[in-house]
Amino acid sequence: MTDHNRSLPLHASPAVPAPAFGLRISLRLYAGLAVFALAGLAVAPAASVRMEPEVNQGVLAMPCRFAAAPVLADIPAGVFVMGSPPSEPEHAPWEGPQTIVTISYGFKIGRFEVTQGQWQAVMTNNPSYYTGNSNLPVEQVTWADATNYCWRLTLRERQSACLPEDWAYRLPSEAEWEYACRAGSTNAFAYGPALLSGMANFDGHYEYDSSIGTISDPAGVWADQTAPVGQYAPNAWGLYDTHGNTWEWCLDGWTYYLPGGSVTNPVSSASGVQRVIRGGGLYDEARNCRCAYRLPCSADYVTQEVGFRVVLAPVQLELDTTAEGHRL
Ligand SMILES: [Ca+2]
Repeated sequence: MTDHNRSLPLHASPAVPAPAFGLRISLRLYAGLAVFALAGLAVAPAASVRMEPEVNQGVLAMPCRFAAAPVLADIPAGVFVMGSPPSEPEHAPWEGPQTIVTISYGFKIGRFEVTQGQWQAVMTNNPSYYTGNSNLPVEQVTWADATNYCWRLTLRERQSACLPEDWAYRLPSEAEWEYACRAGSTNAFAYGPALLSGMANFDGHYEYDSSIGTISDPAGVWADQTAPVGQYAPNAWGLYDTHGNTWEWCLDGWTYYLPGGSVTNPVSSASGVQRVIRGGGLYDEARNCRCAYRLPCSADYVTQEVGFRVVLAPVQLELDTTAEGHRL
């Protein structure tokens, strides 16, 4: 029933970066996150990074919501290990090195991928390939489209005094996304070490278990279309479809490796058009739906495999980056 192209660039291995000798090249502000630009080698943000104003750990009194706004889950501040170890079957080099990430603020994140109904209520169109149910995830949206949705939703709730000026919707950083996806899990999936047919919307012919790797299952289910959001079990923090259904845009520019070491509130401002997508999608094998798996995707690429979920987070106003010698 579909005419989609199974050879989408999404499934190509990321190009290995050219050798680089620079360390950090910039540290600037973006939506309240310490932004590190990488030139091959990564350095953690300075320990002296300071944020103003104080973040209130995600407690946000919202007197009202826009009726079609995404349902949100509260995510606490915390520390987690981002990425996967080389010992994890199907580990790709760009899933590492494992990095200790501190998220110093509480935030809110969509419990579901943004649906077509939610998109239409804000953007007045529906660009999706798979249609017929307003609870299907919106897809065929570029990174800029998704970002525009977040900003329009922010304005909509601010104008009706539902949202204070110091909070805004935006795409999740890659670190926020994995933190929320794992929901405390150190396994390959939020559910544990395995993703089997029927547990998520992916190509169930290719299951995965950490004790084995990829498992061929000719009887596995492959829907070959998006599913209405929330059809499968949530993770421990109440998020649905982080594994499969649509890939999800993240805020970050693509870097081949994770920063390594210990970092706080990281987001990559790597230049270029490639942005990070996470979670795997409806055409993917289970291995590509692991918590740690990540791919680059051109920001202007339009495909039925990629949607997004929103974050609602404090707009932190200043980061003290003097230790880095840069203030941009
Ligand atoms: Ca997803």
